[in-house]
Amino acid sequence: MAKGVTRLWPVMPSRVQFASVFDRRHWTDEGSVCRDLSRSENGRANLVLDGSEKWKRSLTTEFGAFENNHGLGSSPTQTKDLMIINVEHKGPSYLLAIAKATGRTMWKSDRASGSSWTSPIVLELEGKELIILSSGGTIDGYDLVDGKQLWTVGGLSGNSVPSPTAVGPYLFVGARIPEFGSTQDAAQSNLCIKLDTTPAGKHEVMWRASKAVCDYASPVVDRDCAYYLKSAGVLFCIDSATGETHYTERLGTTCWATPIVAGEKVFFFGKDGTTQVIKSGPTFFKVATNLLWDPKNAPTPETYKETHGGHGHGEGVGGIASEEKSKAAESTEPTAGGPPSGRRGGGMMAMLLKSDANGDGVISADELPSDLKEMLPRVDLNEDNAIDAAEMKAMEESFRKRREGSQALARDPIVYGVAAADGAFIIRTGTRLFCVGGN
Ligand SMILES: [Ca+2]
Ligand SMILES: [Ca+2]
Repeated sequence: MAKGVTRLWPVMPSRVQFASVFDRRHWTDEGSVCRDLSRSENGRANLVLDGSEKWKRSLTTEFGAFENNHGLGSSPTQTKDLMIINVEHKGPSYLLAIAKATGRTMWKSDRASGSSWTSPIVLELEGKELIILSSGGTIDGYDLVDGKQLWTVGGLSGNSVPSPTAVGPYLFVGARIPEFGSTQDAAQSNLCIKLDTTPAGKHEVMWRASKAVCDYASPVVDRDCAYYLKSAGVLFCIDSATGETHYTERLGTTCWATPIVAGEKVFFFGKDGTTQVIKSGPTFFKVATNLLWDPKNAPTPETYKETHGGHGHGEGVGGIASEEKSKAAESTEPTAGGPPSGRRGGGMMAMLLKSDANGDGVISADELPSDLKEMLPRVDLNEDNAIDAAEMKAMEESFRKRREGSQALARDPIVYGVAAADGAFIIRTGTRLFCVGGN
């Protein structure tokens, strides 16, 4: 912990998962703190600031079980009156607006099924509030009043983990490198578009990145600099107007949480509890490195249970472990990300082999299950529009490489999400909330 930074309070929320604790906006006026209970009690709670419960709902009881490998990772966002949640998974998916005061559904908008962990954002444009969602290959705009989808921008890939960041009408979109994709291809989906909300509006692509890609953290923007953080802590600072690279630096800290811009500094919250602080601007300058805990004595959760390749998060998760494991054997995630899983790949290979309808050992494009079609160009090495035995072998090898070391990488404590309010950062790991304030 750096000089001048005090740890105000650590608390122990139970059963939290990937979602960030709460949105950065509005949380003090209503005192809303939203806990993700998707894995255990299968719902969401809205808490007031003294910790008492205002209302509680079980979305899985109401709308069906949540089906993906890592649980609900999307953070809720909020307006003055509404809490907006994106529940996008392999089952029936939806974007939901809930009245913060009462817990009642105000609207529910269906979404295409897919594995996604991105969070919706609220944007005010020309006096109208919109919900923007970047996920599953598209960027979609919704009317905040009734949840009606207003427009969509397609042609993206790898955009199911990072969320977009808006500055006025400019939307900075982040995407990861898709399975079997290249950095160069992924950079095409890391872009800036200018939104045009007129009925016949065209959303103009201002630039596409040449090299910058995201990983789990979403892009952030401060004046003429946009910050894209790739895996292994490689930071791209790019010109927010032109997309040209100001600099690329290795931060040396892997971040799963989205950085925060504050006071002309950018704070990068490493998953290992190391926070790197840089001066915001076109030239790299590191201001400080802060430690949330002693790296030699990391605060292992007392109730920690390792369930599946890491991600054991305190009490309440153990009971679903066996169910999750059996589901995992059928896993078929072609491009979506999420933190590394030890089980990825095996299920997809089995599904591929099963889809060989004419039994010739080659999966032709028309035999390929629809949710795997998107990845065909990336695995079809000889470009004959089919996947043969050698190409399947290459896929298997790629999965094997990804699995290496993933268990250790997914072990709590991990810094998953951060919010800023009242001069303090609220940082959450799998089982704890830390409040860090300057004084
Ligand atoms: Ca075949
Ligand atoms: Ca082929």
